[in-house]
Amino acid sequence: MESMKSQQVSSIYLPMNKNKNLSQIGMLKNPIAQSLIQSVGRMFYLQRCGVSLNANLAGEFSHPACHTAPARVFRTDTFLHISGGWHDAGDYGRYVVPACKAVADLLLAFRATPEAFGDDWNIPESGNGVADVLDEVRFELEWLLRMQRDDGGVYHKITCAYFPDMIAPQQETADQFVFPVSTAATGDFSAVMAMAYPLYESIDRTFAKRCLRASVNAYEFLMHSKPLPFHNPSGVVTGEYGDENDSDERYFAACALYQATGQPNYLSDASMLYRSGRSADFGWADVGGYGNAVLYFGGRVCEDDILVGRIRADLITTAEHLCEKSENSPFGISIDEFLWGSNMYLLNNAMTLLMANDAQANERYVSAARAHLAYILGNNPLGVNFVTGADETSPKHPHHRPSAAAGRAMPGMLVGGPDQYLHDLAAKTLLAGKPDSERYLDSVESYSTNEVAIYWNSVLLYVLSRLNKLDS
Ligand code: G3I
Ligand code: 9MR
Ligand code: ZN
Repeated sequence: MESMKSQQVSSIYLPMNKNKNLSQIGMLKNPIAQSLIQSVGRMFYLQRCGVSLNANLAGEFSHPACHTAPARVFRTDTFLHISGGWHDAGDYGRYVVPACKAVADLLLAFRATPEAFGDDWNIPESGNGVADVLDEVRFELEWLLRMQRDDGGVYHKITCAYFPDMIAPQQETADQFVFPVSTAATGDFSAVMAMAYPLYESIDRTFAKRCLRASVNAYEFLMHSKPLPFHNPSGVVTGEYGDENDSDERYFAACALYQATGQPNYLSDASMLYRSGRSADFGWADVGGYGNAVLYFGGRVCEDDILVGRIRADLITTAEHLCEKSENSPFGISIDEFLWGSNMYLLNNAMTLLMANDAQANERYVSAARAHLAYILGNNPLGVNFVTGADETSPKHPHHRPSAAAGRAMPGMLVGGPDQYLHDLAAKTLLAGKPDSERYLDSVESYSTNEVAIYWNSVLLYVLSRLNKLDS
């Protein structure tokens, strides 16, 4: 059930010889490509927190409900029940900022290519008549709603103070804390709740309206709040996801609320924030690109022609630049710095290329995006397919607690990939002499190169589903 006819996956996507034209393959109709999409999508189900995963669906990754104890609001005597959501990564933290990147990727993917997403992912909601990607995202949205305070502010994260050993989810029983509201979390939250509204309206109107109200409430909080960046308090070492600049999160929220409601105040806020210098990225910290995408590709025609023109021009300029890099790279990629999570940065660029192709069809952009995906699936200096379970070259020892506890890599997970800065001891010890692009280790010790994350899988799913359609 977990396997994806692995042996053949790479032969489908990879240019085994460089001239093989992936566009001729017809991926949408190809059951192997479909099973890769399903496997990468099921990772979200297998990361679910606060509920039990049954053996018939989750196999060796089944577990009883985890992280169900009430969590203390940090340095207070208040306890909250905040269950649900996906475990972020190889750890069991639940962090709003990266969660929103994951949700945004998945909703954009569904909006762009609904036909790539079936109701047959083999998750508890399969067969209910709703695309499983939307069922899965709803699971996360319901957790996010629990992370909002009555005044609209959104808590930054809920985690323990420390990372646990390589134990199964239900075995992490140390105290959990709810950490202070940040404006990055609140802006991202407002944005993805507004993105959700039109997509869930026809599925469950009451839920969709709840999302919209929560979005507006978060936006009101932002309007009255100075920037509240998050920093780990002393004694807390779980993921920080810190961000000193919240103007791009405010921009993303304004764009999404304009799309959801058509109200002119959100558009004028968006125009103003755009001019005051946004970044057009798709990272967990830099979300300006999502604001642009929502405004440009949303169902509502944006009434600010100047803003739309600028977004479009920026997208095309960026795509041309990425193509030049890709065409000059032996592996067809557009990054020249390998940061922690390099595979995400690379796929974010592929997403930009695919959006540029939507704005102005250009086979050059699609070819470059395809080369990026081929790199991820094995056409890289190490010859590694960076998705677990995909083929015999896939990582076997990801830094992922459920996998380590089960003694087998959970399938369908994208690992971080090379990190030139050698951020963990294993990498420092074993990779120092290697070129930047080879600073990757298939070892459970190497959390900076071989961990996984929901917001890396989500952008992979975006790229897979978009190319799947373009290539069929
Ligand atoms: O932005 C700077 C850049 O200006 C500088 O040139 C470069 C080189 O020094 O560093 C860049 O900052 C990096 C930052 O990510 C933004 O890309 C840091 O070096 C790098 O350490 C940092 O890595 C993050 C890592 O957490 C450590 O904080 C990853 O992006 C992030 O994905 C990762 O997330 C972790 C969570 O904390 C915990 N859960 C698992 C998850 C995945 O590993
Ligand atoms: O396991 C942790 C991983 O999920 C995080 O992404 C990473 C960076 O914050 O940290 C890992 O935990 C390591 C800790 O930072 C240092 N001691 C070893 C831990 C790995 O077991
Ligand atoms: Zn859990």
